[in-house]
Amino acid sequence: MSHDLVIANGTVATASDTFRADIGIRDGRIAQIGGDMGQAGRVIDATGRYVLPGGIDSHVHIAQPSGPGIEMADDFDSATRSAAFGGNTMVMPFCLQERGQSLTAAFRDYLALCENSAHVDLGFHLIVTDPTPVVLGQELPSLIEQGHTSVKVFMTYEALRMDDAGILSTMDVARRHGAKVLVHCENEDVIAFLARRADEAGNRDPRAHATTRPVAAEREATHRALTLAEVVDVPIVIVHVSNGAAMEEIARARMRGVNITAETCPQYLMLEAQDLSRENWEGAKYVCSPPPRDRTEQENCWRGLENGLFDLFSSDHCPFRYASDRGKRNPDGLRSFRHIPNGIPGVETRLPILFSEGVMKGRIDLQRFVALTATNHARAYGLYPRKGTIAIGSDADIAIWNPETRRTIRHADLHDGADYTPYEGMEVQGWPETLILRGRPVIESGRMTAKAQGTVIHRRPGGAGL
Ligand code: DUC
Ligand code: ZN
Ligand code: ZN
Repeated sequence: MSHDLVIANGTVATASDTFRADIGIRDGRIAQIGGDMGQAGRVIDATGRYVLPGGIDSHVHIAQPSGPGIEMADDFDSATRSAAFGGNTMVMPFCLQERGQSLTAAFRDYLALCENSAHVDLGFHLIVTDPTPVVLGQELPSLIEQGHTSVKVFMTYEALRMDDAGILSTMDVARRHGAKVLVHCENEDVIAFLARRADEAGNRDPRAHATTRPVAAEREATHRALTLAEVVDVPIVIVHVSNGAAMEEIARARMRGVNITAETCPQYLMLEAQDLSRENWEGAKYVCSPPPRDRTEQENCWRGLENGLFDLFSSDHCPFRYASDRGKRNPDGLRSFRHIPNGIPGVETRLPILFSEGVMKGRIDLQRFVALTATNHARAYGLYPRKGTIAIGSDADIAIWNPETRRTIRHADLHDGADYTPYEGMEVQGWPETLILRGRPVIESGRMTAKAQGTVIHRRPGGAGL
């Protein structure tokens, strides 16, 4: 037998080319592109379909501790099932070190949660909140050496944030051991000041979440994070960028030679701050940080996707149930926006939204779509060329898309553990129909066809940039 599986008659796209070719798969890897395929164990006919690298969503939160009384809506089973139905073959969640906790212990516990339950491959980012000598001197270097080569730090949230000194020392360890540093850029003191003022004025509904986290707070923190990375000389990822002022900081720092990967997310293209004003506390469904902005900022983010300022388009999937006293409508959250958990679901809708709004509406081409949703994630995080492309020798991680499928997004049809989608009722064209993970079909004809077979991928040092 020449191939275990052949995908025939499809239109293949990579980050650089679109072409007609059959794909031959053997032992979980791509063995042949084009030409006579010989004998095949199975043939999938992809006539009229796009054959794309499986999506890599390098920014998702799964089963992450979220404070007393609050619970994320997904475990690894539901989050990765949802990811798979949305055309992804890999996701990268965050392992959170809570203050006072050992990073190694946090990682061991987190790893146990995904055992035998992931439907797509996984890579872990490490969140450092407590940069003790043991964490920075032993635990972080050891985890990086083991192939977990990206670290996230927060400039906001009282329980998570580090001051500049903590960020600098964490960046220094990352630089010495070949890891990248992801930064959540919002100025906590600005937010705390504005939130206190809003509270005193009696502005406590979800809308105040957006007004107390203004563009200026994100812009200043973005500038500071880039400056710290410049001083340390470490590659930095600016995650979930929401506006043009922060984008300008990124462009300026790039001119100075800072090694930056820049990311935006669907919520900054499709949602607005005024969604947080929806009646009956429904605005809580849209509370995420940074908050969605306005039409002008949506256009700025689109421009950044089109012109290359952004490298990554990720979901920042961070699901909480709405109708739950452990979610958006927890007792404290119903009294004040300050206690509404931050985050929205989106791992299943990320790719169809960008395909429909970006590719089908002519804002980006198919190659750019592939770059923004798969290839650049693999390059940024030390996975390329094993992941993120269709090339001989790469893992056969493939999504077959039907560009003619028209769907109305309904939470009832999605597979995550939340009880709503912020995109309810949105019409999209194009949906991934078939998903293949390391050569094995995982989703066919709208059904999951394989047992959980996702594995944790150990990565090369990610310092080289895209
Ligand atoms: N930051 C994230 O990256 N995700 C969800 C919430 C947040 O603040
Ligand atoms: Zn963040
Ligand atoms: Zn996030």
